[in-house]
Amino acid sequence: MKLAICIVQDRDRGKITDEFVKAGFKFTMMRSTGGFLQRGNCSFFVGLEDEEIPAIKDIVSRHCQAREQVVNVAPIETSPQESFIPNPVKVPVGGAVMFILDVEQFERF
Ligand code: 2BA
Repeated sequence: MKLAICIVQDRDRGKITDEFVKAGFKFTMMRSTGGFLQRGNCSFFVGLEDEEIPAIKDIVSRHCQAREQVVNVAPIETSPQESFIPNPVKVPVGGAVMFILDVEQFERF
């Protein structure tokens, strides 16, 4: 058995939820925050049989779109006394990030 942890952008959350339900996956979703951009994303925890891994990869790769987000970066020399001149930088995000872990034990009580 495997545990897939999929981190998707908030905008893809609804589509992924629908597709996981349709595929018969059992999963938990948690609202999460990306450490770098500090924007909302969503982390899915999906317990799967080994043979279901291609199906989840297929769903996530088809329904999670890569996008660019613009972030304002303060110039390095900016000190608190100086006025902040935004320096917009485009950061690529996603489609999605997926970790697949081996599950040692799974119990249901
Ligand atoms: P964030 O940490 O907010 O990262 C958003 C995007 O910013 C990343 O997109 C990447 O393109 C860029 N980025 C992240 N850290 C960076 C850094 N130190 N320097 C320069 N650019 C950086 P993705 O790679 O598609 O990641 C989307 C989200 O997936 C991340 O949001 C984070 O929540 C999660 N994630 C990505 N890689 C991860 C990892 N190795 N471990 C845990 N979570 C991860």
